[in-house]
Amino acid sequence: MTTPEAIESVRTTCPYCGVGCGIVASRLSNGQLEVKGDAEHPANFGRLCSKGSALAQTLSLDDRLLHPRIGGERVSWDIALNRVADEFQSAIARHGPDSVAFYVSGQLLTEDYYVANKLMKGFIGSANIDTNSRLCMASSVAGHRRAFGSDTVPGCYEDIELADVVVLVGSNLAWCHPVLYQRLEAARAERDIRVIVIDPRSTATCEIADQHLALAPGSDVALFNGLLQHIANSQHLDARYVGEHTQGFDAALVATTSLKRKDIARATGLSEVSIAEFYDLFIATEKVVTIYSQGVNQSTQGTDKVNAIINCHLATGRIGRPGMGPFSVTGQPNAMGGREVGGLANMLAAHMSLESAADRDTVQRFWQSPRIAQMAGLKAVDLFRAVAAGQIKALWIMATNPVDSMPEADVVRDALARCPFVVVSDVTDKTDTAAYAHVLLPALAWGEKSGTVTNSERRISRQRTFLTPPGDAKPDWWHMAEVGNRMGFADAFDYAGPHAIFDEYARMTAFENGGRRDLDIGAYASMTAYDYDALTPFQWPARKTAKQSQRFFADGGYFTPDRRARFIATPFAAPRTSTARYPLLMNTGRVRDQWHTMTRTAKSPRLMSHIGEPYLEIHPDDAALHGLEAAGLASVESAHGRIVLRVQVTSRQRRGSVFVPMHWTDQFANNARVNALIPAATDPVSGQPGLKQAHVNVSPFSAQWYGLTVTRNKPSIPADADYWALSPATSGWRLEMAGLQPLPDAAAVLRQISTHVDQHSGDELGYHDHAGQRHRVAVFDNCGLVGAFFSAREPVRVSRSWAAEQLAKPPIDRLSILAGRSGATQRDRGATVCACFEIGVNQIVDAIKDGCRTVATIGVELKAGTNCGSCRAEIGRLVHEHAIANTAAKAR
Ligand SMILES: Nc1nc2c(c(=O)[nH]1)N[C@H]1C(S)=C(S)[C@@H](COP(=O)(O)OP(=O)(O)OC[C@H]3O[C@@H](n4cnc5c(=O)[nH]c(N)nc54)[C@H](O)[C@@H]3O)O[C@H]1N2
Ligand SMILES: Nc1nc2c(c(=O)[nH]1)N[C@H]1C(S)=C(S)[C@@H](COP(=O)(O)OP(=O)(O)OC[C@H]3O[C@@H](n4cnc5c(=O)[nH]c(N)nc54)[C@H](O)[C@@H]3O)O[C@H]1N2
Ligand code: SF4
Ligand SMILES: [Mo]
Repeated sequence: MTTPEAIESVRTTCPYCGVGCGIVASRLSNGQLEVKGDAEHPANFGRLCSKGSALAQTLSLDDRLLHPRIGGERVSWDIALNRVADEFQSAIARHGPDSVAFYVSGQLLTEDYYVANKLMKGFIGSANIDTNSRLCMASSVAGHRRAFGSDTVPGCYEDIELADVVVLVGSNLAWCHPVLYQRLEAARAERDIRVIVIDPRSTATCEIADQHLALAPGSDVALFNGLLQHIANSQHLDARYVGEHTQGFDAALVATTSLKRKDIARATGLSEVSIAEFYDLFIATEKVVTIYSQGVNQSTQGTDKVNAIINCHLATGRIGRPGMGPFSVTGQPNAMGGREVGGLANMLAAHMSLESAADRDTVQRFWQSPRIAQMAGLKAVDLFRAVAAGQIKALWIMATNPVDSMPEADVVRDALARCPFVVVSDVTDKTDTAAYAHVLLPALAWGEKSGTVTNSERRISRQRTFLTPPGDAKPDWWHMAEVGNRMGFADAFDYAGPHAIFDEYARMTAFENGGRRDLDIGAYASMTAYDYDALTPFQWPARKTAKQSQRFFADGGYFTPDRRARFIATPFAAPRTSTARYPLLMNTGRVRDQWHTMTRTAKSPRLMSHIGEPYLEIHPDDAALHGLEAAGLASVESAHGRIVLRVQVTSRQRRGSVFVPMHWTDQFANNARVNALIPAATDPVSGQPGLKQAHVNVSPFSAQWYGLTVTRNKPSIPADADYWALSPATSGWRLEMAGLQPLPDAAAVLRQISTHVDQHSGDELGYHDHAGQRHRVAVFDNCGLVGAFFSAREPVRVSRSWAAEQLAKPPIDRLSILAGRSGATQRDRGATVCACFEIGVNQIVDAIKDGCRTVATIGVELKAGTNCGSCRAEIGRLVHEHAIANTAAKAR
């Protein structure tokens, strides 16, 4: 057999996180697509994480939206676009420009984003365009602007490798920026880099932590205020830098002094010793990088958290020099690009300011637009409140899924249901938001669309086309431009293609800039379409004339009127305490192999096999207190709603806190939308919601039966399931169920689940223990297992990965299926740890028992962790847990 060769390769950029890894997508001689890391891309140098590596599995056209639709009926583009333009125009005519709004996304390309912002702010004349970046980066943006006068990320990725201390605050880098984590891990293997993780829970990232500060949720400001005091009292205060390049140090320091060390210990729940250890290390080390993410941003004190961190870097003058600086890592692939083109309701394009009359004038003259928004528009939470209140008559949602990702998500859903006119541009109609669209517009997806994205280190890279556009799908910028044309602005929106938009944007960044603004990519203006196509990744600033450094602010030069940075006073405000009714604090976030609302990652069975069901992580003492059992189901309730989740009992949680992933929607579970529980409380400066904190109560979901099904064809949900969660498996599907009423008839339930089963019902095996309510039913055809159903009064104890595998491989030991476990000859892999080689937890634990003591030897033995490396942190944890357990057992 010859190995297939690449016939055609295209360089592009990963569509997931803000690391912005370069990818080479190739069509192979056997017709398949291959996705590999681009060895020449400066973000990843060839590396990819589990999500990036599985991209080829997510490109099928299943569930794709391929044609415009109005009221569910397929229509032509002309009809759809005319309808959108008419509805927006008539709302504006009757109720004014502020009666319409766009809600867009950091997953748009810069070109899409630029056109949307231009249409709303320059031509409709309202600033009612906000983005899911409000849920993501808004506190960092606001913190940067307060401190630096501009939304500038001062450093670059290399600094993480050059640092001697890396502090990770509210960042699960191992799972959320895996390639940066790998770069840190690799640098740390070369030389002594100390890593400190500041996160209330123990995450996979803690695997490389020299110190984990499991602080009380919401207490970061107290911790960093204490650090500022400590710096002020030490010889490491950089008086020269503070004197020459900053303002406001004394006031900021005064705001911290009410907190004594013991108050900080009380507020953070950390011991004075561990606080001192952290402070001493920070102070004594020149090269410190502080990386922060959603544990900082998604808080009602998020902007103060950001500034409390920046204050410490300003006070030590550790900013903009190699190996040091505060570093806000962006979440989405183009979170940074969106900020550049002014996607937020309180910004203008090209880092110009909506509050400044001079900037508004500059932008309006550059666009030659009939009008320009005069004041900030509605920020996401207020925007959906205005929709609920009936003030927004026409809303366009593009590349985001607010019915799942916004706080008080049920209120958002009801608001959309009442909104007179909703347009949704998406790549699929299988989302909880698309259900509320009057008009659905099909967008080109990754691999089909073309444009640019900017990553966390201000590096602009191309996303290029390597797939044929399917159906009638069109790029998002085209949706917007066509509506702009139809609203009477044809001249301003007559673009020949993405290169023309990029050119206009690049010229705008240089327009009347003269070094006043950080963002300038004038060197890339006036490229031909050919140059644009060949564009290699570059970092801004890229001014046409002046020489520039890769970093900002080593020698001051801030973008405030006096060019000095501002210290910001950040008095600590303790978060609201729990109540008797809602005694637990719920934290939310991400899992390694899912992307947000799962519209793309759930297409990959490999990614689904890591974690396939929505869950609640809870400390053993809290679980006992609330009557929850491991692997059982829990009702989780807040003042806003109630959901049902699988219970994971783990001491990685603090007492009093629980964790729930953000990913599950109504498409994959009947009742697991975590944002239905989260209050829409926002940071007063940034407007970003505190998505990491909701007060909840938990109680057992009193199921009378639990069920598990694996089926070859997509299952239907049986009427008797009061709980269900669905996930694709390699050769079929897996469905978890539970019911509040006793289970009627197991075989009938299996038939409800799969009509396919019905057609083969001749070949059915069953085992029924009616007294114990234990049932097992399996149906076969001559290709093997068609479907199996296992139920019991308690959570079904059948290996999920093993059961799903049985769909794939005849010949089958039919009796082992009824037994619900592998026969003596097969071994059960257990839950997947390494997605690339599909290596399960049991195999890794066996290897540890057989003597493997490092991640590297496990790699040699099983290959696990040797491809993308995303699972290395989890393998490391298993080695620690089990190697220690083995040694202890031997010692006894
Ligand atoms: N696998 C995967 N990767 C992703 C994404 C994805 O969906 N899946 N999404 C991307 C996007 S858009 C984003 S924004 C990033 C997010 O990347 P991260 O911010 O790293 O991810 P999260 O899991 O949201 O939250 C990070 C951590 O904040 C902690 N935290 C909660 N409260 C506090 C607190 O009060 N203080 C501190 N210090 N920490 C706290 C949580 O316990 C959690 O471990 O990930 C990006 N990468
Ligand atoms: N509780 C809780 N909630 C959170 C968070 C949290 O940590 N906790 N994190 C928040 C953060 S940081 C973020 S970034 C948000 C993310 O939340 P969302 O943006 O709502 O989540 P996605 O699933 O990424 O939604 C993207 C949508 O765009 C579609 N899409 C993909 N590609 C394209 C394209 O090229 N064009 C168009 N038009 N559509 C496309 C996808 O199918 C999908 O429906 O969630 C926020 N919500
Ligand atoms: S780290 Fe993973 S998800 Fe992020 S850009 Fe790189 S490959 Fe994509
Ligand atoms: Mo995000």
